Amino acid sequence: MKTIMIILTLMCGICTAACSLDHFLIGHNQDGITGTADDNQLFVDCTQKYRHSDPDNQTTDTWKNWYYPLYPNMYGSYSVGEPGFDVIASSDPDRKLSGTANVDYRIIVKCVAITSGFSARKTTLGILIDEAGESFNHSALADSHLHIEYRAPASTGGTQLQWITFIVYDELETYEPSEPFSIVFGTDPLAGDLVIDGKVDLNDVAELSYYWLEENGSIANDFYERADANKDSKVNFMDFALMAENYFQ
Ligand SMILES: [Ca+2]
Ligand SMILES: [Ca+2]
Ligand SMILES: [Ca+2]
Repeated sequence: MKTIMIILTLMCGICTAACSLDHFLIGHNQDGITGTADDNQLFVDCTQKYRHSDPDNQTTDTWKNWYYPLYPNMYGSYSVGEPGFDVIASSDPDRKLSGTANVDYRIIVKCVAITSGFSARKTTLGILIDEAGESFNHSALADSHLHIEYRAPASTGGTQLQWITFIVYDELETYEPSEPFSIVFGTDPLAGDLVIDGKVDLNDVAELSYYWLEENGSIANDFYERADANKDSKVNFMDFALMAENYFQ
């Protein structure tokens, strides 16, 4: 497994345009339409999120699970080398960031929630996030195409629920902050555990109501951060029923 990840990483460094590792793409104006409420708001395109979530087939695009498997590493713990971060390409002019990075905008990737003991890291660039509140300046990177390793302690066995929730915001306030977005590791989250913490409670109901009756769920928005639990594009009573099964479980 480690050999495969090293090869993938090397391939990715050579060919950043079509990286074989998953990445979030940072942009603004998620709907791509000028004149709507999201024009100035940051978002991350989630199309590649969980693309490589099948532990038995790590090189094929499956989007099989709603979590990233964690693999044994050389440190005696568990990790996975994706997803990373990049920006929306210039071929998408309505949604790409405008101007010069770190001059016209300064995109900060900030952790707002993380499992105790879990970490996100790119130590060669000085990035190590293992507590809520920690962040890094994506716009200061020499290359916007950033790989991140996520690492869980040995005690988790690699199969316990782990998560990290980020927002992206613009320190120069050219853009408004994104909604929070979570990445799940180790095992499938409970249906309805939208504010991910391993249980379904009122916080999750509030999150479901935020997306209630939306109709454009897809891999691009991670089905409204899993609110569209049955992945039929709509957030409605079918999804509420799935949530209710897990309430207070
Ligand atoms: Ca818009
Ligand atoms: Ca929850
Ligand atoms: Ca649904």
